[in-house]
Amino acid sequence: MPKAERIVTTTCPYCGVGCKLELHVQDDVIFNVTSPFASVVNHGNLCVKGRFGYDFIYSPHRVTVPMLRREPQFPGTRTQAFALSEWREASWEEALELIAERLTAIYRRDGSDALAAYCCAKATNEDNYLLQKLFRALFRTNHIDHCTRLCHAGSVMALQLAVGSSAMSNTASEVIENDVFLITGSNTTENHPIIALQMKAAIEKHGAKLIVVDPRRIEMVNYAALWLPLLPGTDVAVFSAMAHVILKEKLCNEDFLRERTENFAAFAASMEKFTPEFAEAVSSVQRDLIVQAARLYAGAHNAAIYWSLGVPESSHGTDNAFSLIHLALLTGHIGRRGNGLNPLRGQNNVQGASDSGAMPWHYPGYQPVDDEASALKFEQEWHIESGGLNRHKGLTTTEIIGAIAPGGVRSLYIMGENPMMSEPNLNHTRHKMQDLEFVVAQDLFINESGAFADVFLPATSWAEKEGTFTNTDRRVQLVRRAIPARGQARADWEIICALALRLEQRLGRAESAKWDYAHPSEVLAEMGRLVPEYAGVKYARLEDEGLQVPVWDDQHPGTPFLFEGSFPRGRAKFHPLDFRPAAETPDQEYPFILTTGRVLEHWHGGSMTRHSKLDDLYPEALMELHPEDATRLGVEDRQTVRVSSRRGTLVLRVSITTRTTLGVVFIPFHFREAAANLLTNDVLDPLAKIPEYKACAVRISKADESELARPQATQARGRY
Ligand SMILES: Nc1nc2c(c(=O)[nH]1)N[C@H]1C(S)=C(S)[C@@H](COP(=O)(O)OP(=O)(O)OC[C@H]3O[C@@H](n4cnc5c(=O)[nH]c(N)nc54)[C@H](O)[C@@H]3O)O[C@H]1N2
Ligand SMILES: Nc1nc2c(c(=O)[nH]1)N[C@H]1C(S)=C(S)[C@@H](COP(=O)(O)OP(=O)(O)OC[C@H]3O[C@@H](n4cnc5c(=O)[nH]c(N)nc54)[C@H](O)[C@@H]3O)O[C@H]1N2
Ligand code: SF4
Ligand SMILES: [Mo]
Repeated sequence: MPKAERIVTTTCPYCGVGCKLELHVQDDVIFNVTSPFASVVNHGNLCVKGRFGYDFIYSPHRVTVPMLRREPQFPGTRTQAFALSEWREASWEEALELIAERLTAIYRRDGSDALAAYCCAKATNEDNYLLQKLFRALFRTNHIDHCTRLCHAGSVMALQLAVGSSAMSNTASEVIENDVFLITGSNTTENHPIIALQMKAAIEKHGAKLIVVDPRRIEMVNYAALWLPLLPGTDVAVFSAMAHVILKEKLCNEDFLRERTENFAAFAASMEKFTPEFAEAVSSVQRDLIVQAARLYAGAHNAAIYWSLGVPESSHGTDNAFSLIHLALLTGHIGRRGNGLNPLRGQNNVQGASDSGAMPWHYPGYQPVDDEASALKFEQEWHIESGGLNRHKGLTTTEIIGAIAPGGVRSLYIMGENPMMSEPNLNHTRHKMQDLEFVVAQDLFINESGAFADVFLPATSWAEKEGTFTNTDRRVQLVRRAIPARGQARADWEIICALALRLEQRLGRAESAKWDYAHPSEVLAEMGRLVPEYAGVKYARLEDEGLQVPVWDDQHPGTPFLFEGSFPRGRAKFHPLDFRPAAETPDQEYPFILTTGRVLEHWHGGSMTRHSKLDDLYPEALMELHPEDATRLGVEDRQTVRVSSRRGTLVLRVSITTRTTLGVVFIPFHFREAAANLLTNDVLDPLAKIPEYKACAVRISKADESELARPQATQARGRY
């Protein structure tokens, strides 16, 4: 291996763990990635993506010049252009001018509600802060959201209502202080691999006991004292039955209930019906296991709960998360080191994009758009006339898609998202995307959604820019530029500012918000003036290990764990619950439950990992099928099947395995040639508006190998 000319320390662009990377650079090319042993987040460990997955930035499919569609596109007949011949290169000047002209025309004709933007949990805090500022300050729309809606929205909603803060309460590495911890709806080994390592150390070196609640026999089950294999969609029954046992056996923390909670009586009454017998009938988890899990968790001195998407991605995702929160409130396992509620956040910067206001109901720092004092504060900082900002809550991601229609949303600005892979019910999403009047995509690749765009703006990758990411345990860390921008690509924040200046001119806004930032540190400082939790987060303080928000002022050292002494809402609030099944349950016509998710080597719609050598490690979509179901269907391992739901069909090969439960199949959503979201249900949780990705009904039949779609056949080949 050559010796590096320089080694640049930065933060991993993949998952929310936020591992520290050292990029080894020679002749402006990254040729190796390592991590320092001293890093507080990952102690020198990296998973396969952090270690080897950086090469997507050199993919020949990457597009690094602004591009315009050759054929003009019209609502109703808009098409996807994957072939580069359908695009032509443009100057930045021409591309930005066209966007400014078209957006302004739509705004003048139809008003604020016709414009919507998707922010990007892969991009920095500063990028996201600026995109929401652009759409709020210049177009006065709150139709701004990002993938957090498709992700932990149910967890965020429940935590906000119950305790008043939605972030992870502990530092991930505090898991070694647990004597008991519960993992549910999180395939931690594959999706938060370095946290999984710390969890294994807690068990093997410190004697912690693990309870896993998951329909699949995920790898962490090998380390578990108890595994509760519930049917998808039945969390409320299982966790409320645990609460029932804790109440009946008087395992509650009475002092904590009295001093720090409210609404206990109504809640306790609603738990009467959740007997372990009822839960067993609904979830198929043996009642003894539920009783044992309740006793183990309640009896611990230090216990914490870690969860991910199996909980929120449901038409009752908020209730699912409430049912977990209740366990911590009943037992007082919260507000102390090694005790807490930990939604494991997914994207490298989904916590930060949410903190930065990339959401339709909140300004940065979760300050409600419909709160007069908050609106006035932002108007002042952004030099907007009093009353100028829109006081109405905007639409969420899936609602934005639904609102695309004449008289509704007419234009979509997509910074680094891929709804044509990640939204549920893709046939519906496709139909809606076709109906847009004007589409901008700002990305590294012309992905399945960018293929619908009129204008493609080439963004730099994380290795080519500066800024900050906030990881799952609220640590704000630096992203450092290691190599020059490829081609003509520009950092997202620079693109947004250049566009904002043009828009301001065209719109003739009398007062002018600041757009001439010299560096992301100035954007972070502005955000710190508006968001109390970030007041002390200054670029210069982030050099070594970053800072964990809240950081209340320049002297504040950051906050490793939350809720000591009090909750942001004062007392934590219990919420009475009823059991509701998934919107679709199996029947004669569609007899299987489909649940969808991820594998270690791939990332979401595949824009990054399928343009990396990681694709060689896991090149094809496979559906997990239980051996007994395979026998009934007469299917053998790696045989081709057709899977259909009420919304769509796909063809792929099966992997016969006891990882999945009888009657339940699992498909990863990374593969465009067998896109799992053709099948999923776009029904939403009424409060959080998150779709039900984790349970829908499907039928399976044998298919011929010739029906398999070719991978990557039509992906645009770029220039760099
Ligand atoms: N390799 C890789 N890592 C990633 C990502 C990636 O794409 N690839 N994405 C990142 C992102 S954005 C996120 S949000 C996280 C997601 O991290 P995870 O939530 O761990 O990801 P999923 O694969 O969706 O796994 C969900 C888990 O829920 C279980 N499950 C399914 N249905 C139910 C149910 O009804 N109840 C319960 N309790 N469990 C259920 C599944 O069996 C699975 O173990 O991962 C992050 N990390
Ligand atoms: N069936 C099913 N569907 C799901 C889920 C599920 O569990 N099951 N999970 C949901 C969840 S949790 C999530 S988070 C969503 C994810 O959904 P998306 O956010 O739509 O998916 P990604 O593929 O991560 O899209 C990120 C895009 O950003 C680009 N990108 C990377 N870095 C940068 C950058 O610095 N700047 C810019 N401008 N672009 C960049 C990448 O090339 C890629 O095209 O999917 C959701 N969809
Ligand atoms: S665990 Fe997450 S942050 Fe760490 S190297 Fe892997 S993908 Fe990157
Ligand atoms: Mo996510």
